[in-house]
Amino acid sequence: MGEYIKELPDVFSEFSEQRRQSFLTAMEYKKQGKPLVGAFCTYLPMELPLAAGASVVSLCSVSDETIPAAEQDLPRNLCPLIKASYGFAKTDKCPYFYFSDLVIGETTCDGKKKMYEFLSQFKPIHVMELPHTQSEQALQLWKSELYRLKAALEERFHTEITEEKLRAAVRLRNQVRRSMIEFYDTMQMDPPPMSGMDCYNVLNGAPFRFDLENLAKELTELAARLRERGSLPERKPRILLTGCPIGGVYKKVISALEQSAYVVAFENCGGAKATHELVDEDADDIYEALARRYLNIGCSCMTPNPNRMTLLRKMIEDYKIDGVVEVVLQTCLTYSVESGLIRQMVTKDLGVPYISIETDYSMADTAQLQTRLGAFTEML
Ligand code: BJ8
Repeated sequence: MGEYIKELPDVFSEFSEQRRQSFLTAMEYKKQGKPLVGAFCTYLPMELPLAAGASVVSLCSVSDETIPAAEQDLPRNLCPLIKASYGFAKTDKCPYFYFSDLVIGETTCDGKKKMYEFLSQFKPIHVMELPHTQSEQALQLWKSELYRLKAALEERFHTEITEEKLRAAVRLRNQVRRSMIEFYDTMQMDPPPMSGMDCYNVLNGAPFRFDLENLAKELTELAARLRERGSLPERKPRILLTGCPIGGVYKKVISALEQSAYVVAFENCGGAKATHELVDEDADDIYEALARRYLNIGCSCMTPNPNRMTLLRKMIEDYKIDGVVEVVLQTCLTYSVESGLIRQMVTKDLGVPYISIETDYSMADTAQLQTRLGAFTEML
């Protein structure tokens, strides 16, 4: 009998359930005594915990359930991502936080930095000092932070991160990145082979997989099947999403846009920002290669932030984008200020329509988003 091949909709729904299902995997994992590292940001060089034998799981929370509990300690007018992440940790409702042996944070935005101080009251936390420029001096500082993280991991997990283990981890993470790129690049087809919602569900679920070799294989196979199946029948305007991470707002934002368009590209963390650049596997100095690759991430906490502009320009061209939508989470100062520069580049330099929306994790603005984003896509 031939091997059972899952239907594509089943594959999409498995990925969308991944976050929830991995709770069980994480529990199993812990029972076997394997270490788990919790992460809050794309700047974490995941290869280092991997080389220490640990799996990495994202702790950024995506629901507003525990925000009231967070607001007992943190100000109300704070980014929902920070409040939700802290709230889940404080109320012990996030099993990933609960199972994490060590949480690693980076000095990105002020809100996150200060939140780590609260978190350290109930969890071991290692904060990496991330410089906010991408100069050569900054690179050396960041590289020294990678060595500091190496030492912290070795001490906590009683292991040695050898060069060999680290290079193996670099190769494995690159393999996962390549397969992610293969998968989301299928959206360059016009019309795309799947909806933006299906695409995002896979992107969102993939980081909750611990079996990285299988994940890479499955994503590559999925990409091949999508190419074979071909485009969706109807042509619609093609949207690129940029801005803050959208894990907590994607359902309402993508559904509003896909009333009459396709979201074909995700520049945010969770999409291309986190995956598009590989680590130089053959570099003589693997720490420097890692430091360079991670420091290159185009987050708005960098100033200036040319890499975000470069990536956006390339994606707008490669994905034949008709409109750019920037999602800013409420009170996120750096993305909010930078949105003015993004608007200038997108509309003036590239002549592509642009809209910026500010939102939070509640559903209160769903109707308003449908109206605003619906009007935007209608005019494309
Ligand atoms: S690399 S985008 S994951 S910092 S939205 S908490 S910036 S106030 S999440 Fe981010 Fe790393 Fe950058 Fe990506 Fe602060 Fe803004 Fe909230 Fe943010």
